[in-house]
Amino acid sequence: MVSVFDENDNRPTFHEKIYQVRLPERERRKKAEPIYRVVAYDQDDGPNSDLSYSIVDGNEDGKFFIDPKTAVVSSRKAFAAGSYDILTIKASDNGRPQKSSTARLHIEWIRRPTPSSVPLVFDEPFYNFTITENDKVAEIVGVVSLQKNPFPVWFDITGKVL
Ligand SMILES: [Ca+2]
Ligand SMILES: [Ca+2]
Repeated sequence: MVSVFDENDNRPTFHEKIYQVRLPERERRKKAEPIYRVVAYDQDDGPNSDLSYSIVDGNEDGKFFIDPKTAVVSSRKAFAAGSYDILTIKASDNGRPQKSSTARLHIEWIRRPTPSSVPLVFDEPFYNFTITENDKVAEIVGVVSLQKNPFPVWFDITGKVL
């Protein structure tokens, strides 16, 4: 009988080298407000693809933290409109020797939009999107749109976000 052990020959890989997000300014109200999830994948098996995440640069003043398993980056301080943060995120596998890679997360803080005086209307009253369990991370699920409106609009997801 021959057993084949997986060799750790793949580095964790991020989908992008640089992630850019724009978020409305934040007041210091909450202990943890999510910013973005910077997920990597690894083509090995077992511990060789078991990833953990950390912030290795750009967080000298401790304004951010990352969940080592889910890769969700959150903030815990106030951020003024017009400021900019650049974080370097590292994903490491649990193989021997250990392999890792990094990606950058650029965060631009913008002024919180003022409520529109014109009522906003979605093109559809309901949107139904179907995804399958093997769909890739960071793929488009569907598009929601508004009826014509002259002002810039801000979209937000409310309700249950897992
Ligand atoms: Ca392998
Ligand atoms: Ca690996």
